[in-house]
Amino acid sequence: MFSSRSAFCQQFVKKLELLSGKPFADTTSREQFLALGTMVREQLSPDWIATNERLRSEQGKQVYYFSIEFLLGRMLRQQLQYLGIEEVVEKGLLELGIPLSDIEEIECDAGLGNGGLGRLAACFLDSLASLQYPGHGFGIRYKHGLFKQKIVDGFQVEWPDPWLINGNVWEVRRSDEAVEVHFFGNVESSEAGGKLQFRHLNTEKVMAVPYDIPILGYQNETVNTLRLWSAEPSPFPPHQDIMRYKRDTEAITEFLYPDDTHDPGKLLRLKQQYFLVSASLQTIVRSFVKQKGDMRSFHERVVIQLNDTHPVLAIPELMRILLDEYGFSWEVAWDVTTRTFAYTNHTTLSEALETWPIHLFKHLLPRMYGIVEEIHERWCGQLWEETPGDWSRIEQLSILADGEVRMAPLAIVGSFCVNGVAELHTEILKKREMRQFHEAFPGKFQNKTNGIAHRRWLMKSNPSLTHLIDDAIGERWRSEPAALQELRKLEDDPNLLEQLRVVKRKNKSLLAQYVKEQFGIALREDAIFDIHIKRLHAYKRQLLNVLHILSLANSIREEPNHNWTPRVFLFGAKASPGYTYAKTIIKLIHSVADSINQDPIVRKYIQVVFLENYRVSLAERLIPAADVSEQISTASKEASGTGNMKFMMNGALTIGTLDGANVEMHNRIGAEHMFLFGLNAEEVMSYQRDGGYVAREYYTHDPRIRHAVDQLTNGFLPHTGDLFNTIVDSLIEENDTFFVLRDFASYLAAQQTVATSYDRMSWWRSTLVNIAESGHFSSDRTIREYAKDIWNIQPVSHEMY
Ligand code: 26V
Repeated sequence: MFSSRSAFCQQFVKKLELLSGKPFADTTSREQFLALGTMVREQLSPDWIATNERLRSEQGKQVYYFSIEFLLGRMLRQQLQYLGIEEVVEKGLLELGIPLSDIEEIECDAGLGNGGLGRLAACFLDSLASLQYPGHGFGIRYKHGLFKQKIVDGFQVEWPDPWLINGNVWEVRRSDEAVEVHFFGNVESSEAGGKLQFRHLNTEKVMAVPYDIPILGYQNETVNTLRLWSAEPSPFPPHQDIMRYKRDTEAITEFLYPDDTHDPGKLLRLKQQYFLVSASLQTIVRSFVKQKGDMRSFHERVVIQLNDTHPVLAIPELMRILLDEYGFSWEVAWDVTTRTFAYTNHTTLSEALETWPIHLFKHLLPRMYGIVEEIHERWCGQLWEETPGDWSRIEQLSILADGEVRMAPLAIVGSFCVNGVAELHTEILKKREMRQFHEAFPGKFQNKTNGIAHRRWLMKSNPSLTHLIDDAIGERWRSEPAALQELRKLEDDPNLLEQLRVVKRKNKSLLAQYVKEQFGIALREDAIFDIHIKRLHAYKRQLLNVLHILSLANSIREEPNHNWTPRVFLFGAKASPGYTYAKTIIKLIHSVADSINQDPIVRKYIQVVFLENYRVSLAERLIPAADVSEQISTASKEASGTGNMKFMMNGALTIGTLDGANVEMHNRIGAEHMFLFGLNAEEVMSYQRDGGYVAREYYTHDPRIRHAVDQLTNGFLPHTGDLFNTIVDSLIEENDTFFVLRDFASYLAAQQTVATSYDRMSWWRSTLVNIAESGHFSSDRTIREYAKDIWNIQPVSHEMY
């Protein structure tokens, strides 16, 4: 480590001048970032080497997390903290006249994910390393991450995200470990010694080149690895049309797909999936065999967690390796394979369940198709023996159906464990969405409630609160987040509650300063900061929030002299480029914001702001400043949510439905410390089963609803014409699939309670209770549960070395 501030300064200036070829005084922030990043990498390298050595020599079981998304965000400050050099670096830089925060701003967010699923993968890597588990990630090095969002005239416009344009200091290209991945071609079978053998011929070969990113544990000398694959043309390209081959190859890792692109011709997405799993399995099998492992006991030393169905081709791919390369019998290969994989489900929404047209699948991956077909046939045979003649059961459980390959059934049949991501979600899987599977494999289903990396989402993003907690209960919670519960002893300490208030006020002020600088908008800092940030989806009900705002504005106009609690409503959300409804909601939020900002009476009390380009680094600024956390999905629809946990940990109070992990938050803190409203999951599901909900009746009978809904189309919102007709139609003509109007009155009442409770002593007590109970939602807890109940792996201890 740097022995002193001056030692750091000296080394930094030297490194900076060496790398930039300029005198210190002439260097730019970018050059400074690069120099500091390079120093950090050099600093962690010995631990990286040592961690890998340890894993090699111990030959214990390892877990590999396969995910098509890793939403890492920025890494500089986190690396400094984890290495324990933040203070020396920050102060040293300041002596040189450089604020660390300026350098931090240079780093691009690694936006290799859409939302919750990708961010969860990043939090899991953090916890794996911090708890010293032997666990590594495998993913794709997209040249462009999730699109950048610009707002033009209230509409979303997408721009590419060329995050690698200035290089990436954190990655190491490992050309020597490149592997080949094969597409297209044909499969030939031949018989030898009474055994069928398959050969995949005339394929198109693509090089998969790994880029390794070090994943640090928190001040524990552990450095795990995230391996991201990049597609490059093979040095021995096919003879025909080399230009086309090069283009097609590079296209594989060019872009991250924004979720829910309903493009039937999305061959590229399937290519990405196979590219990831084929390359990753080659690395794993290679290193296993190099360590003299016998492939028959592969599953004793390797466990692979499949993050959703996107990497599920790993199941037939491991079968292929064992059958075609190792000559295993089907039975032995299947035994090894199904003991290797575990699968996490992240949604019950049927639109999101992956299927591939057989003709496309077979063309791109002929050998995979042959294997999937055999898995399917054997599985159906087994079902037929269990319940002969029960065609409807077979139809429901089948892997191939209606000309498609169904990935979730393949995942369930081919793995030893299936988990949901919150208690309610897992129950819904077992009782409804996957009932038949649960009956076929009792014991295969487990719950693993999601969690968040408290080191990033509290220690890094909210330093003021972190120090306050340290002062109140010591630092043990940093490594044992459950110890945050010790705060509960201080529930009635008025001094601490006052300090919580001060900290929140300070964070709001910092956010206000940022919003002013970036967007030129002055936020009213004495108002309630009510924040709704997440992907834009109908089921997440940003529309419900907007209708409440319209209605509140109407009430203010009716009673302008009432003592209204001032509020700032902040939104951040990206809509998938092809999701018209979601894009219309973004425009609606802007139109409502304009109408309010132009109204001299209403704008005295409320402010509506849409912050463009929501992403990890913006979330880190918003969440510490939140008073109110909007978690208002239609009950039963949000598998877990993880933003809900981040807000809770930062002392925001939740206004929410009993959905996803909100249910478990409620179980821990009780109804008096959050603002619950709306139908519960049972009620929603029984309406869906039995009918009986008529949205129009709510529109007709509740004048507040009618007033607000009418304002979408009656000219109240300036210059919007019939833009919002589709939204009104979704509510009235299409009978409001997500129960917005059904929950409206209840939401309004909850919002009124928010306003009247704000800033009382009891508010800050609730804040304290939320923080105190949030330790359970650290991903450390989640990862320990996976390690014990699914992976059967132990932490690697350093003591022996
Ligand atoms: C995809 C699609 C595509 C079609 C349109 C509707 C739709 C809705 C959702 C999705 C995302 C599916 C996977 C996903 O990201 N799930 C999220 O996973 C998080 C981590 O487990 C969890 O907290 C969120 O509740 C869940 O939505």
